[in-house]
Amino acid sequence: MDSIPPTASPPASDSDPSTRCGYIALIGRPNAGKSTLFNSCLGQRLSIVTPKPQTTRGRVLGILSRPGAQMIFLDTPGLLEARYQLHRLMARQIELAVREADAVLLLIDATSPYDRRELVQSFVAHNQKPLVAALNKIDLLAPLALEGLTKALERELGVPSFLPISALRGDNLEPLLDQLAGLLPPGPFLYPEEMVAEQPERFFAAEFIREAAFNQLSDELPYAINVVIEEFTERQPKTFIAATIYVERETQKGILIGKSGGKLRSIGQEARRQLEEFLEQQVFLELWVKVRPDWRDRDDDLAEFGYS
Ligand SMILES: Nc1nc2c(ncn2[C@@H]2O[C@H](COP(=O)(O)OP(=O)(O)OP(=O)(O)O)[C@@H](O)[C@H]2O)c(=O)[nH]1
Ligand SMILES: [Mg+2]
Repeated sequence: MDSIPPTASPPASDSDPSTRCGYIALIGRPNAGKSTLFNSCLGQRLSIVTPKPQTTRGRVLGILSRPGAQMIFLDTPGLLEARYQLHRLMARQIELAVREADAVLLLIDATSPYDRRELVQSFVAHNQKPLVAALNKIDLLAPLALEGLTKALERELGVPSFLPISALRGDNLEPLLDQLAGLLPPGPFLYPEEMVAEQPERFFAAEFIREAAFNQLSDELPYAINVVIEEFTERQPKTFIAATIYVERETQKGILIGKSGGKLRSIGQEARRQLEEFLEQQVFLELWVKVRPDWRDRDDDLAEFGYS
């Protein structure tokens, strides 16, 4: 990772009236590609991405400083119907991000454009912030289908235009960033130019472990997982990280650990590789598994785990 100063630093400049600076909330249904786009815009893997929906559970902040504009992106969980208290808290994170935002980037997945149709329609109808709409994953769409689809979506959502993009390939990211920067208010940069993230390394460590678990587990189990970092100590030659993975049932614990501990070992290996790349340092990762029955619906557990 390029830079996470240990503490938030004071504003880099407070005198240049020619710059723009503000917050941009990324909004869309689960799996639309919000976190992929967030990472592509920042040029760094900061927010976890998996093929499964509901990967992102909270707000992730990423800062992009370009000549003349500082864009502070807020990645958010996907718009979805709440089945658990956890989902209600995820929806709250979306609300808070939009409230904080100077502009909203609505992302629609071209491969399933009408998923969560009512939620997306209702979001657009109630939105009061300047909005840019983008149609993502156009690399998977037949070129002929694109025009009809963007027109239909523009009509249906009452959005003046959709910018076709591919967050994965990087198509049309520059025009997208230019549009977004133009919506931000004039003002000095809020963060030093070299700063990319402000959340602590422990947060990202927990996220990369959850990402590996998401990638290697199936069905409901990835959703029943929460990761808590118990220790994060920078040591030579390896940073020591100990984490507990919580599940909701004894049976889930068995599946997560796997035969002779094989599954947990494999998740640990994937997470360690990602962490070493992220921290640019060797990591010793110790994983524990514990059961916390129904934590997704229990306010005290959710608060303890930092969802609030
Ligand atoms: N082909 C293709 N795949 C993409 C593109 N953008 C994202 N994806 C894939 O879509 C899947 C979901 O991507 P995410 O970035 O995790 O989606 P998200 O909107 O953050 O999902 P949640 O966090 O669950 O709300 C991953 O497998 C990505 O690789 C794209 O432009 N093209
Ligand atoms: Mg995401």
